[in-house]
Amino acid sequence: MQLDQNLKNQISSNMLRKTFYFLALPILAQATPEKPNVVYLMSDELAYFELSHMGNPRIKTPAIDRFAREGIRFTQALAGSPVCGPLRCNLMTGKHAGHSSIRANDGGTPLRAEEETIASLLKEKGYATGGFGKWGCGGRDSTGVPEKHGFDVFFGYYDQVHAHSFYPPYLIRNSEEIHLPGNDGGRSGETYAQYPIMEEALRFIEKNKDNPFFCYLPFTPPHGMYDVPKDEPAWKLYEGEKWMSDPSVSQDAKNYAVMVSMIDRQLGQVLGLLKKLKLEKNTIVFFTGDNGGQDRFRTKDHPRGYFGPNVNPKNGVEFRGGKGSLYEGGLRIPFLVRWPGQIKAGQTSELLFYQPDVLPTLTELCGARTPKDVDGLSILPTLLGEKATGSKQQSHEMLYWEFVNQVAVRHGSWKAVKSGKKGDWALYDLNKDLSETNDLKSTEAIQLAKMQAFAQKAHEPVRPGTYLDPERLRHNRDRQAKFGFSSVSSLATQRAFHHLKHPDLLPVGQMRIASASSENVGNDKRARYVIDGKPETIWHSQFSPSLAKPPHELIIDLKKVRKVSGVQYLARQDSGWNGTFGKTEVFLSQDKDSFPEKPFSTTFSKKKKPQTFKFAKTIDARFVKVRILSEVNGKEWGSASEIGILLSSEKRK
Ligand SMILES: [Ca+2]
Ligand SMILES: [Ca+2]
Repeated sequence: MQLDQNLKNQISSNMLRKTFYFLALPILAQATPEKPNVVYLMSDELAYFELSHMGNPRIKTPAIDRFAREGIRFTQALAGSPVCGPLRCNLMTGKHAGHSSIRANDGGTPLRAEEETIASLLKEKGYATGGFGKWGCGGRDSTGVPEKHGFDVFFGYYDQVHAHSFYPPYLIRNSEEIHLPGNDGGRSGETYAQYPIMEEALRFIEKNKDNPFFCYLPFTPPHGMYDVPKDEPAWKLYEGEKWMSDPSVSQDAKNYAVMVSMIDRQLGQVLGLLKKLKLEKNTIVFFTGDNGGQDRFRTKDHPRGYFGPNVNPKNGVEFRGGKGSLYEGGLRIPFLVRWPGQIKAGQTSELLFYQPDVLPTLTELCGARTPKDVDGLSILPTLLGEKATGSKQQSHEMLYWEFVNQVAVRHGSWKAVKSGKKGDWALYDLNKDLSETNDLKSTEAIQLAKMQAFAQKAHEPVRPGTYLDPERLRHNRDRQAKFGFSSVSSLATQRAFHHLKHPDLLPVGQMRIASASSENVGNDKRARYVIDGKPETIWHSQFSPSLAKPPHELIIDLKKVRKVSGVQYLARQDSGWNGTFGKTEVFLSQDKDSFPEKPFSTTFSKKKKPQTFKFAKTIDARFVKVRILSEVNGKEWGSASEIGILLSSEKRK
């Protein structure tokens, strides 16, 4: 099957596949449909060993188990990144983490305007395209919204923080708010968001039964908060289970199991609808997790989490790490594909691949264009068989990951990991050491060097998209919606925020930022935002592409010498606490290059309200250096909504 390379390039891979198909198998009963429907269900956080057919002793997944028997199960399917936002970008764009536009997991970092996605490429071939669930590739009024990246409709959550609540006051459809009756954010309400999301997904399939469609289902459950209605039918599976009535098992853990079983039930609903509409043979269905498992609900008896997401229940072998790490625990995901008549039932494949490979697989399958700059490789020959596709399964020379200050490379069974804490590289042979405990870097230096060289080439500086509304009013409102509003009728975001408040505050506009030790440009958390008078804008020390470590410093120029008596600090006003100042020093000077050795010191608390720090005495100064030594939760970041300068009250009079 040798074809001239030029000719190969000229013929689309789909045509090529069909040519070989007819040459090789002229009398196969079922031809591969020209434009099959694609359903891609990705359950947020659902881990490799949290399924019954993988031996999990507690969680029940009858529909997923049957699905696995009827299709192909992959043992080495890996996430493109170990957390939600970045991996959704890897999946949608076919780019690995060294080339992708979203590498921070802040919830709202957007795709760039010109980026192509699975949806936009299938759209070119006449597919109806719908997404239902959690987008995570750009908040409202950014360049990353799904309706500008090929989706006819996207219904659910755009920002990941919004998605933390299953009872938000509203969901988003194509950037517009859809009110959910009886909800005010948090952990209870009248409308459980996953239900309308599911209903709209089913309606989309039904409405498009006569056209080819791509139905993307990035479902939020079982991601926290761990809430599920009391009358969810999946509870029935656990009637009579001892651990369910054991008061020492947390309610969240019980809810988690039911949330997984709810997703199982909903997979069953999707398959039932496809059967009813006679679309089974014309529809390929994927069922996957998103990132590796997190060791949730840990107890003394269950040190790797109550459900053991990263422990093989059959032999006790563990994946090291979990969600957020580049060890196998952060990357291994369930990955099942079913297509009656096209994918042979009951297969298990050890093919090594990751989420960037999904785009070229689907474009090849659907006869769509594959952009030249994707990092992924089609896995279609493995799914349908090399005979049916007429092409050999290609494999990656190496696979690449990066996340915050970790880097990893895979080369066959070799795995090189540069871990965050020490920053050293380690080398493991996963064939012999699946748990990544035996570092071979000293005996396999040449192998490691090859992989390090690959890593160096694979990394490009990140270029995220932008927000068209620099104030991000609607985006911030969505993040706030996790907690709800007393009224959803107006843009109420601002009222939920605290402001700096003190009679001695130097007015905004009479100072500027002289310098900052770092700022996180990728998600627009600039230093200048600490003196803009707007509580919704935040400065954050740099965490992507690399982590800036404390102490963090901001120097504020008061434009002339003034009598300074203190500072006021306003912590970030969104849902998080990341970077909230703990131990803090303030230095005062008339010369920005020379500060006194002795600062005024204080420790701020974990409060959303403004906090005032009055100095022991008033100082004549033009430059105020704020030095952040620690964060309230002991992490390495610094962040602030606002920093105010207090002048002497005598001076003011
Ligand atoms: Ca996730
Ligand atoms: Ca601000």
